[in-house]
Amino acid sequence: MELSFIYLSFPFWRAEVSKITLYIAGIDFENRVILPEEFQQVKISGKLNDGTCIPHHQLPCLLVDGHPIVQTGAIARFCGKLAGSYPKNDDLLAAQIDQFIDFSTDITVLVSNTGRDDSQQEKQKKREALADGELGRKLNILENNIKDNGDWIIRDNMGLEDIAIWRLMGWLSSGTVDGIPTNILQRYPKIKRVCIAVDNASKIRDWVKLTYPEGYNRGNYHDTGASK
Ligand SMILES: N[C@@H](CCC(=O)N[C@@H](CS)C(=O)NCC(=O)O)C(=O)O
Repeated sequence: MELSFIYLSFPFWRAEVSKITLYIAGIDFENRVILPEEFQQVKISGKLNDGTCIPHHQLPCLLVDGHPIVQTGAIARFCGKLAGSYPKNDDLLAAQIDQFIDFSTDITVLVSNTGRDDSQQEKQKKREALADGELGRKLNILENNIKDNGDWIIRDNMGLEDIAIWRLMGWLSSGTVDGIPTNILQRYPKIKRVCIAVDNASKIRDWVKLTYPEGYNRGNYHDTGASK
């Protein structure tokens, strides 16, 4: 089976959850990076420059023997099944994993949509309020849905859900999201525990070394000090 993964140049959770899952399982795939001009074209026409169809005009997109699949959750489940890290015969565990993929989407949409059409100053203000308000509430809910013991969110080993949360929280706490303080995770020990465990996993370290720019800011899971 030929797999070609199409995404932008930054390691956002929507793509990383699936790419890393394939990488850990030793499944080869083409890692195709789309530059901003081509992405604008995708949004308008639903096509890459070479004519490849991107069905929902959004990324990520995975080509499976030339057939495009979109939507983060659909791609993650497909890759998880190929990799043996998403159950094919355990509907309860599958739904439990899905909950975290969908919750990651909820948080992403909440943050991205806040202040999107406002001036920089207004956006900054709304995002700061978000961190203390609805985003804080969501993080608290996430915290309460993570197992009390062990490293991982629901299982005894690292899964799609842990990788998704690691990268989403890395983005949120990296200082690159306007108005979101880098100490956003300080009140959530279990979220930080999961992020540190994923960040320290040897296959994750290998992937980071292989694909992330030198010194890439993967987030702030250790520091509980003042916001930078
Ligand atoms: N529901 C989609 C959303 C994907 C999404 O919003 N991707 C962004 C890039 S990270 C995008 O393509 N935005 C352009 C657009 O929505 O027009 C998913 O879960 O994959």
